[in-house]
Amino acid sequence: MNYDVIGDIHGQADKLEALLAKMGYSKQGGLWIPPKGRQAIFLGDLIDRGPKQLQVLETVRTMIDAGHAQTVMGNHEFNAIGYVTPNEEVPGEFLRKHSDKNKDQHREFLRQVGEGSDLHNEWVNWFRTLPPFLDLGGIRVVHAFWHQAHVDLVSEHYNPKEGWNESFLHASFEEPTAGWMAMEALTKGLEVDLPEGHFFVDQSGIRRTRIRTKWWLTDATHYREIALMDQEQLHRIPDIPFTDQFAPMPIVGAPVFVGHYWMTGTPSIQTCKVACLDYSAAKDGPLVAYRWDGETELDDSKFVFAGAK
Ligand SMILES: [Mn+2]
Repeated sequence: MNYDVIGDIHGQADKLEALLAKMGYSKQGGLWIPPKGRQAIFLGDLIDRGPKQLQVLETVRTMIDAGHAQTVMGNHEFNAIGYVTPNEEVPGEFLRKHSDKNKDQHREFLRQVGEGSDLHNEWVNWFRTLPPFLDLGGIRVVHAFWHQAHVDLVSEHYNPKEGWNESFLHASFEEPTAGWMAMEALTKGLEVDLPEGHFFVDQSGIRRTRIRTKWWLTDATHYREIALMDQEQLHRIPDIPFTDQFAPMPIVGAPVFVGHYWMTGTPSIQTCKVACLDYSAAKDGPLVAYRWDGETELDDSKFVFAGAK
């Protein structure tokens, strides 16, 4: 089987349809059918932010049910589960707090689905079935960070036939359990603290002392090399060697695909074993796919994209 791996959609149904059409998928009734011998693989973050989230969910689920697609869970689907699941230790609270920030991030989904409706419940129950990663043999797929030890831990509590061990899934919202660390890594990536006294200011004007990292640069030595952020902010990151917080294992074997990182510019691979397919489709960027045909080393010529403003 060859795969078309597709980045974070965030409710942009028009971009999804444009991309599928561009790749030769045909729409029959409500179902998108891939060209022979191919399957669509979604990287998660189907929801939040965009205008047509239910249409995206319907499209993807219909494809999955017909055997034409698979998806992993993104941090937004993970968060959606925590948002509605009561915290049994704190009456009246939920596993994901209903703080202003969390509400804000989830607002469009709640509005479109109808907060507390049967439909809301139905979709969150579907999110609960989504795998945290996929090892498809020739490729591996996860929302943000393939870290073998975390993958191994999570795979003890999820299997494709029976789904999740619900109590593990619930515990993974509780910092700092091993389950929490593993799900943070898989769905949000590898973050490190800057040295004492250093910070940068993010897009929302918030002062931050932790950075997202380019975990695929396993030979990197300096903070500025591994910082994953807007170019204009990079001067704020100290150009000094980092401590042992950053020590990802090199990816060997099957290539790994991730989304999550709000890339900009022309889609290109991170290394010959790692490609990020999130190019900010949630805002003005294109929805990006990588058309994988069995290669063990990834190639810039395999990207396809649609829908950029
Ligand atoms: Mn994400």
